[in-house]
Amino acid sequence: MSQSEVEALSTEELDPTKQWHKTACVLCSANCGIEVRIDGREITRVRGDKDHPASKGYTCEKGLRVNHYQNGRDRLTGPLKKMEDGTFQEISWDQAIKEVADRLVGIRDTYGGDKIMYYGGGGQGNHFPGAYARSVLQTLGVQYRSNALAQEKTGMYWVQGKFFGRQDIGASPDFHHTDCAVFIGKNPWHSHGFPEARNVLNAIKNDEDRKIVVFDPRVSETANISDHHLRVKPGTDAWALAAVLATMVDEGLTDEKFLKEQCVGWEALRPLLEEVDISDYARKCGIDEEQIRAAARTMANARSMATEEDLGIEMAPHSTLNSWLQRLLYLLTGNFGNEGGMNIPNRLAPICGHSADGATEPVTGTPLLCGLVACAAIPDAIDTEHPDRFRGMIVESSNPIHSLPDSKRFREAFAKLDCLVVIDVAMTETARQADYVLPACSQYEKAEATFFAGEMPSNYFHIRQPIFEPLGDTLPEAEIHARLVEAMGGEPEGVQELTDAAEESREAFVETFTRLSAENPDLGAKLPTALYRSLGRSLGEMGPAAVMFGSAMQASMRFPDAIRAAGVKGDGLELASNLFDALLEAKSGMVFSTSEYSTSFDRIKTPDGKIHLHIEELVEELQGLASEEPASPTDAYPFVLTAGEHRGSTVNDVIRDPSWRKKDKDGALRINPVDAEQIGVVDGQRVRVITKRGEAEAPADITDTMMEGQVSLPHGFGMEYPDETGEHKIHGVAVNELTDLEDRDWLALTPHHKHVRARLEAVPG
Ligand SMILES: Nc1nc2c(c(=O)[nH]1)N[C@H]1C(S)=C(S)[C@@H](COP(=O)(O)OP(=O)(O)OC[C@H]3O[C@@H](n4cnc5c(=O)[nH]c(N)nc54)[C@H](O)[C@@H]3O)O[C@H]1N2
Ligand SMILES: Nc1nc2c(c(=O)[nH]1)N[C@H]1C(S)=C(S)[C@@H](COP(=O)(O)OP(=O)(O)OC[C@H]3O[C@@H](n4cnc5c(=O)[nH]c(N)nc54)[C@H](O)[C@@H]3O)O[C@H]1N2
Ligand code: SF4
Ligand SMILES: [Mo]
Repeated sequence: MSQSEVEALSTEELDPTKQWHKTACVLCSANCGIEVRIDGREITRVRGDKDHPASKGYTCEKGLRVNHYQNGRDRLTGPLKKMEDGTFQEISWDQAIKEVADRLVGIRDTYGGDKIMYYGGGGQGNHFPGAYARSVLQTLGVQYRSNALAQEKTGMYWVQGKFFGRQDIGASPDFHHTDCAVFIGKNPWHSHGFPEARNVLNAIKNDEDRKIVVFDPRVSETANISDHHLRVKPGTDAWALAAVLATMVDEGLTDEKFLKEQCVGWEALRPLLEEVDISDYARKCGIDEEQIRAAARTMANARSMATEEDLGIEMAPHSTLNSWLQRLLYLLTGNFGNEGGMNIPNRLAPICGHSADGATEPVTGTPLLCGLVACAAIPDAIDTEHPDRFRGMIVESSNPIHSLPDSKRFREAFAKLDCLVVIDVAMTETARQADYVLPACSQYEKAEATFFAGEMPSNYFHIRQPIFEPLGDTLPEAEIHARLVEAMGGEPEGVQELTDAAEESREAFVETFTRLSAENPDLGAKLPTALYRSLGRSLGEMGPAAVMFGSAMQASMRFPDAIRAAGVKGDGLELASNLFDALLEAKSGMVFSTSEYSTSFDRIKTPDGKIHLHIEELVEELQGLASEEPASPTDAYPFVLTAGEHRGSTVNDVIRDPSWRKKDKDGALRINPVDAEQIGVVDGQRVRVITKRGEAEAPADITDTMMEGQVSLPHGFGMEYPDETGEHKIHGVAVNELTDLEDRDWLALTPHHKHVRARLEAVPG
């Protein structure tokens, strides 16, 4: 290398625009580690981070588009207040914090803090906001919260709560090592949900000893590479799953030793499966009986089997029952606590809470699951004469008016709130309806992390470093919540003492922290902001990571051996402190826990330590399948619409700028050729979709991957976005203008978005 080349290299190294900054993609729950190059405030290049412990350099094509999130034209730059005439005025942070605090405290003092609801708390890549909000909720006495999990996953977590004793622990699939990967209503080729998804799928596909089983009416990208594609009729998975389980019983494929030693309830459950008329259930779900039996044998005979369900069965008829049956597949075959099976990982923070049996939201009387109010109950809990109705709401990092069923109903209900506060990075549909909009800085402008990771035998955590200065007047949520707590007069005693100690040394901080939190329960209750204000100050731009100190403390008490096995040294508080420092330093993320698969059994929380298979509440519904016929199309609504497919062209509501898409720019309606011909539409021609709640138009994408009678529209379209001239335009169909709040699971209230009855009309021209 010549001298000039060496010089060129070192100037490159020093130039921030030429450096690679480590962070993560925030567009889906996989949160792949990435490295980015920047130019000014633009992210100009993106590549996978090979040092990331989970993604190891993997990204999908969407990861390259994160700049459209970072530099959206409708990003918020300062606090906004809604004026009498409905327009927004920019106000100072001091005014915003004071007025929001006064309004919410006013509701608390007049009606009670339990009349304020908190919604959201994090999206696909950011879970610190929900953690910091806890301090505000404590100050206000807020009792009820909800988020997107309560429109998809709470039924599944409730089932796991029955199995394992608590709803906040769940078993995750070990697809990396499995011999049989089973996907039910899930298309991981596009939706991911586990690290390096496409590499893992390809590895299984290319190994003749390993199998992929998919339940999906559509020939999804995952179904296309599967060994068994069970092409169920939409909404009939309960019959298909019951038939598979019944086959396992019928053909003696169950793991009786596992069921006897590790589970209770098999004696009660077994007869329910013996009753199943397999050939009749096969008819009802539209699959050959022999295909069902073959899939059951593949699953049961595999050395290991791991399975995941997703929206295709959660947002469909028999939602919670589906989750029970799906999760029985791995238990009947003894695939728990084993390599390639299902395991309960150690986590630094749970992704949801736990509700006791019988807990309800008081206005609607609907069940609370995982500590959350069901999303579909929210409008009725606000827009009612009931004295306990919700009057105030904080929405953070979520866009419920667009993402929850029946947007019209949500708009009406939210209009009845005395005060709606939205904390977001962008001007969303929900923010437009708010009284106050508080601008957060983006996930590339602050320390952030996701709590989704749930891997075994090693689990990882990634605290990302900020890459940019906050845009305009935006703040991290940690700061917003701390200011709100202070303005509400809720700051716990001892924060100053903690701050002084943190400045002195870590040892002094740990000593003071232990002493004060034992003396003062209020400090524990508002721990997140107390940590941020004290320890956070000594961390500089990593301040918002301070909340993880609390998690590190808890983890070091719960699973010290697993932390040490991951390479962190020490004992007690020293181990906690070392873990915290290691997390801060690991720019690509780190493995924080390593433990044997068999330790999954130790994490079961039932009193007897066994897995409880038999779920009384779902027995009647299971038995009812025998006499029930799947709902059939009507003349008025002959089609089943998948309202909200998660495609390569969708990233929830995280990117609002439609120009990020290279394909499927308009969000096509996928339709089978036979159906297209029948309604008289050609490829690309516009089709009107009519449901009982609304209508919309989209271009047709004619494809025989769709089953006859089923059509689909993508999720994450139909957001309002300004063009270069500032004119606001809506791009594609906002699917929740078409969905109905009333079509939902009886138990978890999960909406039937994958099963919306629709009529289609070709739009001339
Ligand atoms: N690219 C991309 N990835 C994402 C997201 C995104 O927006 N875009 N969002 C993330 C989020 S929040 C989530 S929850 C996941 C969701 O991820 P998925 O659940 O995988 O996504 P969907 O496309 O909604 O549904 C999956 C499959 O269900 C099928 N399906 C429809 N009806 C039925 C039925 O009756 N029975 C069965 N068995 N299947 C049916 C569909 O044909 C589809 O292939 O994706 C995550 N990843
Ligand atoms: N009909 C139908 N509806 C659906 C679905 C469907 O399949 N069909 N899918 C559903 C599913 S599974 C999900 S998970 C939900 C998701 O719906 P939401 O819960 O609304 O979540 P996201 O779409 O991820 O929106 C995230 C919000 O966070 C904001 N944001 C991004 N970064 C930050 C940040 O750093 N701080 C703050 N404060 N805000 C930030 C974004 O601007 C955006 O407004 O949608 C659901 N809606
Ligand atoms: S969209 Fe998901 S899978 Fe793709 S790069 Fe981003 S985090 Fe990874
Ligand atoms: Mo989701």
